[in-house]
Amino acid sequence: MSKVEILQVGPYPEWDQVPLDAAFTMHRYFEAADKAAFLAEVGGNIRGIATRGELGANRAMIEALPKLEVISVYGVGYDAVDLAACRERGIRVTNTPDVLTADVADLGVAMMLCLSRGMIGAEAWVKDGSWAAKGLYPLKNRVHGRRAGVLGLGRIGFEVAKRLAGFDMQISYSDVSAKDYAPDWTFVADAVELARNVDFLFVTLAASAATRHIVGREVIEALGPEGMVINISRASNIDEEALLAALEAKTLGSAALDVFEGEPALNPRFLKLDNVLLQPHHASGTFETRKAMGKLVRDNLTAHFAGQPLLTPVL
Ligand code: 8YV
Repeated sequence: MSKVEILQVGPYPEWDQVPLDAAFTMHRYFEAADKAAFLAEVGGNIRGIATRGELGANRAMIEALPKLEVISVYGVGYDAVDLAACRERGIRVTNTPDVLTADVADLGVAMMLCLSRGMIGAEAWVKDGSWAAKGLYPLKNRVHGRRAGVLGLGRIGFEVAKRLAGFDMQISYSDVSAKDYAPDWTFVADAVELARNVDFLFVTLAASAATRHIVGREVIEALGPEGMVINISRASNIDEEALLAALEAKTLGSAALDVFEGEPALNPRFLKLDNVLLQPHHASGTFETRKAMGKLVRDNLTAHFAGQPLLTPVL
């Protein structure tokens, strides 16, 4: 009996690729030189898509697959999947929530600490001989006891806030409504008001058309020259032009970023800044989490084609 044919949009580690190849016929879209020709050649038999959060599946890809039944996303963010196109045809969509929440929150807090205390520069100070030649490393900024805001108190935002509480920080958050699971933290409905009253602003909300550029010029100005923005969500949640202008003019203190428009080809203006910490979309990048994500991708596909309930459905 022939195996179910799957369109694989991006690469997976070997520990995922081997079982996927054993269970399905995997067509590696990302390796095709002529992607349109590739879809025309294999698209007629494809019943599932295995993709990555940042790659998704756009309408053109979905419409090139007349037998498509399910899209399995390796990641919690499914904003790059055209959900409207999926709804029109009853195509199921799954993602990989929960298994990555703690690692993403860990890295967000680590980014805040690393940038606020100048750890990247401090290591250079040791390695380039400055410590011996110039003496003490310049003083940096305290984190504990200061004010933190979390924009989006979903799973990841909640775990970030939990960690910040361990630093005795004053925690407030903005979301569509106050959360009964966050009685100890202050709800602020308006993102500008939130930014005006914190030192560190974490952007943790799920990206969608409704959240695009929610961190715009007004929020950035409100955060101000002593403020730091930390983005572990999607680049689309921040107006990157406004962010760059504020960082260059020093009207925003600093930014710790794990995601970028056009990644991995980020705007070269970021590379000239001395008030940023840049990470390669790596917040979920641990062995344990990525193995759990990959297993969920496989298990959702297997469940669907066995007629079983999906483990982590989005649609
Ligand atoms: C993943 C992410 O690493 O979960 C998401 O949505 O963006 C990251 O955690 C990425 O999707 C893997 O390619």
